[in-house]
Amino acid sequence: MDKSIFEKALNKGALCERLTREEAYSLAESITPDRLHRLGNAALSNRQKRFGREATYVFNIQINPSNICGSGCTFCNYAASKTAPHAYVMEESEILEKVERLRPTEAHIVGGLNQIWSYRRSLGLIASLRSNFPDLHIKAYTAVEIDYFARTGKLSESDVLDQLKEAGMDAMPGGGAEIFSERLYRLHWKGKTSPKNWVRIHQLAHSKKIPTNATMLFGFGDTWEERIEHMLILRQAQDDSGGFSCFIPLPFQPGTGRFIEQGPTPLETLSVLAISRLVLDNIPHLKSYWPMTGLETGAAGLSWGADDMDGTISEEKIAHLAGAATPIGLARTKMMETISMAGFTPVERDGMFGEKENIAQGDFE
Ligand code: V47
Ligand code: SF4
Repeated sequence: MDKSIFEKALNKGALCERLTREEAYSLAESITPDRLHRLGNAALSNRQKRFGREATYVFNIQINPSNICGSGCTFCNYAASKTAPHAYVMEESEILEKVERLRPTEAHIVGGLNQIWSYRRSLGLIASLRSNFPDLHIKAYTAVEIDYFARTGKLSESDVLDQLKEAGMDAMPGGGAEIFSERLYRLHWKGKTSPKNWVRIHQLAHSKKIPTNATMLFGFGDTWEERIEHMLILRQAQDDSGGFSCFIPLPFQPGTGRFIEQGPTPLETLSVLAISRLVLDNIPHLKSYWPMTGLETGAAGLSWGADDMDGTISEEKIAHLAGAATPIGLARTKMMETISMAGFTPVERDGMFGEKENIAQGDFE
């Protein structure tokens, strides 16, 4: 590889300038220890230009109404068949009670694809959360769920998005993207939304002024080329529709008895964060998702390009059913301490990455 392309990519990336396709690819070619440090330094300069020494988090909870799902994604340990011992279904009253008790700023709602939590019921949940908690930021349902709601509810995706927005949904999370590779799609998640449809549904949401996030699952047999391609597809989609708020790389959690025994190493996770920061010049935020990266690697990620740590979560299920060793939730005080220990200033934010005003007292246990 031409050494000067890598140098140019680092220099431009550190200044938050757009990289060419060739420059983007050069970042991931032969990551030697020396290159790794230089990559980290460029990503740190980039994030400091954007956010200084601040790092944000939100006082949030995750709500997963049910894990019953027949999609059969090979990497998922969260899904259960109806009769599996770990299958569960939450009731609306339980969900409302949890929000009432914890009073989070944000509720992140996703679940399995099933007819117990049908489209109508899922829509009703948003409406009752909105009427009971007018200030709650509701980040709900992935593109995979929107696709499923439309097919099973016999509506267009456009109508589903309009109805959810009307009921009170504020934003969509970034799950279900996996990695934009037809090769891996056919191997691992062909029972649900394809990469092309995932992008299309997000762009449809953007056209309705619904902001969304984007994820990338990595470390389950994907190549660096596939990762860079994923980022470039997202960068183009963002140029076209402009509604992505945040990018979240998700390191694979291998669970037990799976096709790959080990997830990505901490250094690999940090390089993915750094390269994402340099390539995705047009997506404002980069999240270090601590339940999957590990808490310390997640905090170190703030020096490798990330500016946000997601949130307190309260009870994370998807990573933990796949064997994640992190706590299932964090107290607000622990989150602030973690960010400070990593050398950054913790800033509590609202659901849309703005600084939170009037922070209520209280904390998770
Ligand atoms: O869509 C499933 C992934 C996603 C595993 O938008 C796995 O703010 C790793 O999307 N190892 C759900 N990943 C999580 C998600 C998310 C998380 C935090 C914040 C946001 C946001 C979104 O988790 C799924 C799937 O891609 N996943 N199994 C696994 N074994
Ligand atoms: Fe179902 Fe989502 Fe798990 Fe796939 S990743 S099996 S769609 S819960």
